[in-house]
Amino acid sequence: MSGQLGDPLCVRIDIGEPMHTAPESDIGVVLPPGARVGYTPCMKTLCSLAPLVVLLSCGVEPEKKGKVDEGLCGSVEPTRYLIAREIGFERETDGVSAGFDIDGAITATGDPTGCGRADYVSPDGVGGIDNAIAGLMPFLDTTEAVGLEDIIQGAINDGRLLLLLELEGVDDWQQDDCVAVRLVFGAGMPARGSDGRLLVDQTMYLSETVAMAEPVEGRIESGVLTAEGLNFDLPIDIFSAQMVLSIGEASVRVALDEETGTAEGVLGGGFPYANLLDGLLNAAIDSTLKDALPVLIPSLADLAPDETGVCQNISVALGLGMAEVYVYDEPAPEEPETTLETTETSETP
Ligand SMILES: [Ca+2]
Repeated sequence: MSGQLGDPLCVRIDIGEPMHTAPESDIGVVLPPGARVGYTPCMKTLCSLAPLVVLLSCGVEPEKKGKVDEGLCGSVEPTRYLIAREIGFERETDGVSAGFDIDGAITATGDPTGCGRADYVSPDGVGGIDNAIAGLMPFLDTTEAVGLEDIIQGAINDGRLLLLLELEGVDDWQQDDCVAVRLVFGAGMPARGSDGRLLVDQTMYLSETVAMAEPVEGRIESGVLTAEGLNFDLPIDIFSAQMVLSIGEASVRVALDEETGTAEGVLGGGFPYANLLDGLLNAAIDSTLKDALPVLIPSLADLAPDETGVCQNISVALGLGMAEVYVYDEPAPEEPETTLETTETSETP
């Protein structure tokens, strides 16, 4: 035992059915009688049932951003960061798409699951892949001279969309049965190379303004990181409209090339389509598409059926080109706008 109540150590106490528990000696903290310390591996179908998590014995601010004080997997160090320097929407070709089976069902057209929207098959031949937004991409791709990915790339390069994977307790990138994974946002202007892309191995700040979700338990097998149950808000600024997509139950799969410090990955999840529809209807897109979207987007929805069986969420799969980076311990010296909810105003008189 090395600690006591009041030490600057945040401990999660699960009231419910933690799937893993650790004896108190593992974490060096005095616990109330009967309390169990552990974590809650967040699997797709279990997340809504996740045990109530409370914070106890926090000598430091419990809402500290960018790091947690106790590792989900027993140790925080070493913590590694991968930043998404390219984000693209996975397309569908002949029923094949990268992505994840978000709802745990393999759905054919008209089936009772997935609101009857047919799932895709992954390039590896895995069925049930949910990426309904791929059905929207042909329309968005043809509506504007500037492609959607180019707009997102601009936001990344300008430091307005800095999405990082925070990986705690990475003992071995080839094989590690427990890595704490969460999505965090960067802040400040990132360093870029001559090709305009964010540089590998740079050191950057984490955002103090974007709320961070709890980490989930992931794992690394044969150099590929996987994790499920991620929740985060993705701010998007396209066609002069701003919207925030609340992506939930997301899964991620990333393969890191340790030689180059770069990684390729896929992130899949679902989000309520209402924000996307509202945003696009306020965007500078052509009127024919605007007329079609209120029918098209709800017809693509394939997740989260309401009590009448109508799906409210739409699945998405994002391709990620990533780079390993480091982060400063301290907050950014001058916190810039990291959300896109406000637009900059000119200060010229
Ligand atoms: Ca599915």
